[in-house]
Amino acid sequence: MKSKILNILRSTDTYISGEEISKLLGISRAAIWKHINQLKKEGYQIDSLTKSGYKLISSPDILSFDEISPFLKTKFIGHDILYFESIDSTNTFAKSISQNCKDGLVIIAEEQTKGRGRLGRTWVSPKRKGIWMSIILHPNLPPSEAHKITIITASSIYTTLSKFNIETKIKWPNDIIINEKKVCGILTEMNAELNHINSLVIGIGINVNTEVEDFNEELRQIATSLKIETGEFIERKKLAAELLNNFEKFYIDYIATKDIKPYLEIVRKNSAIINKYVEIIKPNEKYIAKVIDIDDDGQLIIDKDGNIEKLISGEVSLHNMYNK
Ligand code: BT5
Repeated sequence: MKSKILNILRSTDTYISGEEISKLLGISRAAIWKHINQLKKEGYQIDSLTKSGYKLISSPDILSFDEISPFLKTKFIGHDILYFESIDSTNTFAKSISQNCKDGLVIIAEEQTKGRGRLGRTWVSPKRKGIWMSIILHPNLPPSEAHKITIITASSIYTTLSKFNIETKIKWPNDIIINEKKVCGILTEMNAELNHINSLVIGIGINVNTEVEDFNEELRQIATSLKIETGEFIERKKLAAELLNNFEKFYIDYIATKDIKPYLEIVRKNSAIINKYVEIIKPNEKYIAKVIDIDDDGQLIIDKDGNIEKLISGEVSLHNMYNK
């Protein structure tokens, strides 16, 4: 009902009386007043005049379904959004419900208290500064193809940011980079049988309006945000919706064709690491190698002292880029 009242307020630039809203929705004026108060608590600025009624003055910068949905053009992704003011981790929550929920359900939080990176690392997620979201999918794919969805996600983030005139680089397999600093990370997790993915959770963290002060000393060296790089405040709801639009387009296309090449092309063309030396960090060893290419299967081809090796995403981290 709250959403319906909001839609009515949005549909006009002038005041609309409580009586009119009550006629349109078939609820009492007292009930409308209660919902309007709730909206005000959420940060909506609504003017009320005794004779004229209500007028929406401004909407808060939040990532609720009501704020994102006006910009969504998707067929199914994000048609349901579970929105949290604060959560431990959207991926942790998404994983806990992923088997029994609708395909394309999106979990979004304003803040994560235990945001996760890969391999138990921490993802810093300050309140209302970024997009911290997880998309739950039920693709008909074998687990061996899951890493391709990370490639699709990275290329859709690159494409979305380009539309906002922000040039980024992609650091295989899961980082988006601006000026050699990380602005976004992807965490793909799945629940699978031997030959079949039951559910996939795509976690995306984008530092949007994060300030330098929001990062600790250590992170300041390696992390950045769209605001730090462009100097401009960016409307997170528009960015989140546009990302879901682009992601879904790429995802539907890939599931229909099973052709990853167009997305690999985006990752290759805009790679932060091809032809560069990187430190490769595996659970039991570290070494420096030159990145040659990403193969058609999405694996990284590296040259380690003249020996060509292939790396599968998930098992490695890449650090310290060297322009040797
Ligand atoms: C990632 O891991 O880059 C995956 C990050 C995924 C975050 C999203 S937010 C929504 C969803 N819910 C979650 O709980 N997670 C996902 P990895 O490649 O392991 O990188 C982690 C490393 O990045 C850390 O060890 C830090 O060095 C650095 N880092 C932490 N927070 C950062 C931030 N906000 N911006 C840039 N770098 C950060």
